[in-house]
Amino acid sequence: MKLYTYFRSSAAYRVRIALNLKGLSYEMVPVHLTKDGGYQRKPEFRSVNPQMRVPALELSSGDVLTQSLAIIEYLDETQPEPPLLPVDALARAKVRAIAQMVACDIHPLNNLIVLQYLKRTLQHEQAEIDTWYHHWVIEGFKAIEAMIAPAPYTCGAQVTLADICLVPQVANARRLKVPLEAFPKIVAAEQACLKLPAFDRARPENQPDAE
Ligand SMILES: N[C@@H](CCC(=O)N[C@@H](CS)C(=O)NCC(=O)O)C(=O)O
Repeated sequence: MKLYTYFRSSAAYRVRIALNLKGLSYEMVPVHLTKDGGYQRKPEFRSVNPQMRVPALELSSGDVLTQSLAIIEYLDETQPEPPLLPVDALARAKVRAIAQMVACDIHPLNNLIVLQYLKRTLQHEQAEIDTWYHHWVIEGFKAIEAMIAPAPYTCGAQVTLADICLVPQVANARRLKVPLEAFPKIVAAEQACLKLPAFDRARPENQPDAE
């Protein structure tokens, strides 16, 4: 399999974690999102993913999967061990809720393309853009902090899709200097996950394209 990835992409980080947890081997194809106007916009990558975003996972069949949550659910369905979602329907809904709070509510507002639009098209100052970024992460984290009781992972004793989404979002928040003192439960879950080799190997700083 080939994973189109960028070391700083938190959506690609999610898929790297899932692939590592499943013990699957994959070739990484780095797509630099900022150099030369962004390699995600070049025709070579547009033909892989017309949405011009990473991650994209090319299977050995040649099929290309996009959207991190769809990719991770595909991996979980085709390679069931270890499961990334609980068996119990109620627990599964709770895991999906945390995952979607990150992937559907926090991340889209802070994505590179959104921040670039605020800067280049709407001509906001960098300080305003930083305020925007911090605001939406803090709003999202406040809600997640109130909903979790790490033991030691976000939703209990097993690593789940919730951890796979939360850890990369925390990494992003750290990089953009969001204060995390108000989120001890989120940080505890993150720290528990980062002790696992599957998470550690997926960290941005441990990628071959890291700068
Ligand atoms: N919902 C998508 C988000 C993918 C996404 O937006 N990826 C970002 C990097 S984290 C990207 O490729 N951005 C390209 C750009 O901003 O031009 C997913 O979960 O895969």
